[in-house]
Amino acid sequence: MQSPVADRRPQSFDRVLSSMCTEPHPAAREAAERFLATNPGDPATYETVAELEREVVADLARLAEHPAVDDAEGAPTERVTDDTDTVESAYGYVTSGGTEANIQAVRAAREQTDANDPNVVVPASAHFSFQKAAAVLDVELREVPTHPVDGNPEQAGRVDLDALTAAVDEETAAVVAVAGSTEYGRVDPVPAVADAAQTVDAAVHVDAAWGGFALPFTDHDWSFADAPVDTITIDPHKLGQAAVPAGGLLAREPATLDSLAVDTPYLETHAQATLTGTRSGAGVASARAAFDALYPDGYRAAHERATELAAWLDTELRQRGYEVRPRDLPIVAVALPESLLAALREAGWKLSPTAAGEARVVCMPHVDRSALEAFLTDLDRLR
Ligand code: 0PR
Repeated sequence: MQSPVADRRPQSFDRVLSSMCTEPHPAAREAAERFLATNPGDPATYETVAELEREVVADLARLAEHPAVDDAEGAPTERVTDDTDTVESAYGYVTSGGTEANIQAVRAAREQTDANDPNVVVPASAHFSFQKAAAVLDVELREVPTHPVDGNPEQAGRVDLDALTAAVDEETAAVVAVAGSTEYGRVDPVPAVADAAQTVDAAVHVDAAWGGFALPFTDHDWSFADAPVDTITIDPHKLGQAAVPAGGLLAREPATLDSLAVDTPYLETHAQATLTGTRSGAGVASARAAFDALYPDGYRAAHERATELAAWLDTELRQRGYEVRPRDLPIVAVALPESLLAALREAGWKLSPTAAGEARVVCMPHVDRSALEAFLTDLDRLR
């Protein structure tokens, strides 16, 4: 017989190395609990959480430097220039996670395209949620290769732009760029991907589900404010340190959300653009609380700490003769023999491999130097 739920505890985060989720910030945990019995899917009844959701959308847009546009020319209504500026209007909602946000982005593109037989072009590094999107929405998924991870470190793991350009056509509804790939933490060249999309009038979607909360603190040479990005996935329940479930979908134009909306005749509000109906108010409140506590200094500090930790681990692994893959954001992917990876898992390390078999250490806030020292001690013992 199983012991009663009250006697059971979740796993500790001590040995969790490959997860993209983490311990929520204390303020986020508290807010989640306080808003547990709310449903932002019914904003007329649950008004406070609906208001919090609008604030989260503005927070995310500010973080992503992704101001909304209102005029026909597509010019941003407001440019986010420094930490004190606010985004006046932003469109989007708090999803159940990156999967829902990606599905909805593909759905919006399909709703808005003139194509008869729409396709979506994604890099091979794209998260498997795009396969779900393609299956559910009956669109063709065109996967284009990324540069080999053991090749030129400048391009390794990023989308092959020539292949991408060759793959888009008049039937392309959307082109996807990944900003923080699940396996290697790589960031695709967003403006060049957007250029390729524009040649065929396709929508541009950026999947920054994991990377979105780190990108503002890196010196990438583009901004969402410059690149004509239509939609972004950016998840508070990953690097945002909010409680699950709190994903984010942002849109540049209200028409994108309108294309997702269905009539809701018996609710006081008359349309709903979300994929789910009843939703977690806990995730919404938690995302707002985490942002309040951490933006921008806490997120910056978390990113700098994770970056230093990744660099340290990288050096330690190379000194032991292992190959470490290039990264933009702090995920250390290291080629370990399969038997060693299995032995480390056996020793309790929660490590998941890439498709090519490298071990991935995702430097989330709960991963610290002492955990990684213990990991290396086990690695030295087992190799
Ligand atoms: N886009 C990217 C770039 C992602 O990395 C992920 C999830 C998603 C979309 C989908 O997000 P949701 O899982 O919120 O729907 N990446 C991780 C993965 O699939 C998710 C994860 C999180 C896995 C925590 C394990 C874990 O412990 O590997």
